Amino acid sequence: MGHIPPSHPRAASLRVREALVAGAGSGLVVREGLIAHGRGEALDYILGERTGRRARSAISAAAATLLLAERPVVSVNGNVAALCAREAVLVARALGAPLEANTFHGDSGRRRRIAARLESHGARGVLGASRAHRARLRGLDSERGAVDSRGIAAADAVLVALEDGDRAEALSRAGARVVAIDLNPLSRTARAADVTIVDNVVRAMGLLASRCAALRASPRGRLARIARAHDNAAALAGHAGEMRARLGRIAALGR
Ligand code: PTJ
Repeated sequence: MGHIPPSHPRAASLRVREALVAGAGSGLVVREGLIAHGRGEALDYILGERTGRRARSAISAAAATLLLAERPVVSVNGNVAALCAREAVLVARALGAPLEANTFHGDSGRRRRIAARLESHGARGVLGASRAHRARLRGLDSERGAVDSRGIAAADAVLVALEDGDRAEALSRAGARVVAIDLNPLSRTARAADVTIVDNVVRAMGLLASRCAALRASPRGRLARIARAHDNAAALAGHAGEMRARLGRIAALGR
């Protein structure tokens, strides 16, 4: 691994890349995950690489939605495991929810590596890695459709991050609430989810963990009001407008 000087103006972004490349080297991240991250970086750049007001509001709605669920599950793929395993474990802990390794590419070997990574950050009993409890998510033919009968198959709310769109749609059809973290406000996942956090998972997962912990003791009525106040379609339109405005300012003023 190359040395990244702390003085480098893009040091934080380069360190994230390095974590993904290391994840690819250890069989946690697939090569397609590196491509997906490049797309995310471009969108994050346009958003100003910060968690804005809209994303913070979506994080509150996401926390409320997950806390209101009876059987929430935190789904973890290769990129999430490499970038924010610790924070995903904290989200699951704050919710009292299981973590489930779930991947688009690869086999149960990779799911076991994801589970091991989560366990190295204190998770216990990560689902999705054993064939003994395999179930299928109806209407999803990809590997993502292979879910755990004790986890996603029975969940009434699922947190997904960096996804291909089919699963959010399949989960919605199955009656689960879907909370997504996706930098692309135009993606099918973003549009199919009940709450989409348009933010970099590297920033958003930790903020979501803190928000879940802060709201955990709130009365259900308050949580329901926070969840109901979120209009996902309007929030996504707002993000697209924000991107257009930022590009417009740069085009007009050069900054
Ligand atoms: O580990 P696996 O096998 O489950 O595979 C994971 C990938 C990411 C390869 C798979 O889910 C995939 O192909 O995803 P897509 O269809 O490329 O979609 C990924 C979405 O995440 C895109 O909309 C990206 O803009 C977005 N994205 C990329 N990096 C980030 C991100 N969103 C939040 N934070 C990021 N760091």
